[in-house]
Amino acid sequence: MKQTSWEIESIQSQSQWARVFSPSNIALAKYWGKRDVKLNLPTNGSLSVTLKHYGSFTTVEFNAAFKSDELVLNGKLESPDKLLKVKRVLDEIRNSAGESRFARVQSFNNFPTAAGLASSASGLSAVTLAASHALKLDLSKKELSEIARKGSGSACRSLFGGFVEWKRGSRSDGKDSVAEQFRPADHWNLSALIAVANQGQKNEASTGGMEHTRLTSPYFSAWIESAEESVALIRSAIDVRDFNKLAELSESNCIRMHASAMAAFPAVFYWQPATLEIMQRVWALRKSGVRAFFTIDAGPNVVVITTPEDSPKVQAELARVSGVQLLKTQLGEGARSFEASEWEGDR
Ligand code: 2P0
Repeated sequence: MKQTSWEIESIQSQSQWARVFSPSNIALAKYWGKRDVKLNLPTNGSLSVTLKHYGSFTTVEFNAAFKSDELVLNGKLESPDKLLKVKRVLDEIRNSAGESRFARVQSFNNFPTAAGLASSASGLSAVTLAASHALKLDLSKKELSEIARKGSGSACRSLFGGFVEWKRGSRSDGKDSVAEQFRPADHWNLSALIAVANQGQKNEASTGGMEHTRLTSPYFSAWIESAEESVALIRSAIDVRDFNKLAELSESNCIRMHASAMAAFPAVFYWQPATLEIMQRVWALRKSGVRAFFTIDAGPNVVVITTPEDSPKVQAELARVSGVQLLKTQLGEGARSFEASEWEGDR
């Protein structure tokens, strides 16, 4: 049957959509362990920096014509089992808006899959913001952060730019476990080099890796015991822009997190030979007076934080590591409405 123009109009009017960009973030004090798995409540607070150029461009559309929620990631329709985290966010937003329509989420990450950047952080924060904009909800950043956290813990930090703290909180409903910016990006002009040690190895994902560590690692309690103090010290080093102190504290936090994972049974071990080679080169650089330190998430890749002045020296040194690809960026703003003109240029 031929559709009239009136019918087409009526379908379009059942659609509400919004498009956003949300950046990846890199933790300098890590989130590793949940006190509540369902709500993604962490066993400890964490601190991160928000990356300027890398993240997720995400459109969320609610439409009465949709028969189920759908996720199209980098152009590929994902199977329903990949939708779990996205659905948690969509359900929260739908509940807040009294909405019953299904949604289609289309998301594109502008970093290589192998970069090991937390795509769940940028992706789930982007879904949170886009879905709330699509339904014209007037939520505070704190409320958005709480919803994003339920999708994926680290996503609660990507709503904010610059230097961000996600508090552990103590409430069982998680209302006090949200992120906030404690210093803007221009507080300290730092550069980040992402060293992709892409050796084609598939590792245990973060969600499973951290829970397995909590359940089986005899070092997990030691990790938790020192984690909150580590957050406070790293925050102070950032406040006063003490690079060497931040370097030593962040590296220590990272190595402690990995040590707790390595001691799980069976081991959760993310490093590859290139990971260790980069760590050693960064230590040698620092010994020679270059400002640089590393941090490593749940994979073999290394993020090196440096200054714009010292970045060329660090790049030259890391380029000597065989098989490593380098991505360069700075610190930037948190999730926001997408405007194409912003993405020209200054990498
Ligand atoms: C972090 N990571 O603080 C730590 C360091 C990985 C290593 O947050 O289960 O993907 O979805 O809450 O957020 C990655 O964990 O885990 C992560 P879920 P998520 O960045």
